[in-house]
Amino acid sequence: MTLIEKVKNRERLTQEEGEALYELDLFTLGELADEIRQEKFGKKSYFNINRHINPTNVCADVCKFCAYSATRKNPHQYTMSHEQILEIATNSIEKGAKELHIVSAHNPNDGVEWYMGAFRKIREKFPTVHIKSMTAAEIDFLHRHYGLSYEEVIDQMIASGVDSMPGGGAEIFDEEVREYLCKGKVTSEQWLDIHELWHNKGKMSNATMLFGHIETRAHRVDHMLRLREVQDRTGGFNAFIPLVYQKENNYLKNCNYPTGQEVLKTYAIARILLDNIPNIKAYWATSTINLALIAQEFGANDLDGTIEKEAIQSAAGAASANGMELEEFIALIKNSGFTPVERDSLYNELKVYEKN
Ligand code: V47
Repeated sequence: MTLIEKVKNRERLTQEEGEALYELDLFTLGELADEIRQEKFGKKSYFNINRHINPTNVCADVCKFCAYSATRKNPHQYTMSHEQILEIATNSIEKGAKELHIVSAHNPNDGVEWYMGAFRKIREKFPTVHIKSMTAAEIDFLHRHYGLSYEEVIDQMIASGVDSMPGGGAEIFDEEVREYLCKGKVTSEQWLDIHELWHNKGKMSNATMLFGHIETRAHRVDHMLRLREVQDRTGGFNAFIPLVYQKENNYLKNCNYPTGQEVLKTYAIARILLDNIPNIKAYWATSTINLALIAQEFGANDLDGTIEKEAIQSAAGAASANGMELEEFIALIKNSGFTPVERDSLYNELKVYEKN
């Protein structure tokens, strides 16, 4: 049976077959991925009204690709107080945000309580807003720095009001590349274990992959297959998010920056290989909105959200610092031939924007 026939029969692919998908021409690959996408979601494209909050850029770890944390290249340190975080949350929720996506650097100065207290303050004031926070990298940092077990950190997160975990910190699972990119940070095995532990508490999370730097296609396929294996056991990943590497203001140079074609192939391959992760998210902050809209025809069914403010990718050159207006977002999706669907953080449909 040929590779194309295997995909059409919805058979599981191996590492070698995943790598071989990259050798197909873009349109054949796109058609294969689009068929699966349409089978599951038709022409619906999901988004949510969310607010990204990045409460501190003070970081005990050093990742070569990061332009966000305070370093010699970015000497402007900041750490928000709980009151500042609550004020931002309040403003955004009053304007319609239903999800707060809170990601911090690994701040060694203010204790576990600085993290957890912020969640409790938000939860007390807003009982229903969805708090998506604490990457596995942050959980591992609290474990290393304060001697708590992963389970203790997770239990504190749940008690403080965190609903789901974002997919950050995964980078690339291949140990050799990871060692070069972000030595000392959460290992691949630990990242996967932390998500599994979280899923076993009945909670959902996302998974990212940072690509377009020094990794190979084989590393990307390996990354996806490690996620597929955990997902077989837990079913706890909502979405897979390939993050396109942004190259400004950081220490990672001499990269294989991907072409648009390579980015689209990666979305399509994610759709084909990850037969057990329902949503493939084209995070427009890293892919650009134009490519994210095209990615809808290459397997992606989710475009993240309106974001409002964003500090991590925009520090490295992305045009996402001020998010996107809701009306514009909806119009762009409609004009690209898809049906915008506002979802909640767990992918329940809230509003379908039919054609006018
Ligand atoms: O883990 C850091 C990445 C991630 C750069 O779960 C960079 O719904 C590109 O995880 N170029 C944090 N990326 C953001 C993240 C995320 C984003 C959107 C949605 C979700 C979700 C999660 O940002 C980090 C890291 O991989 N990152 N520097 C850079 N130069």
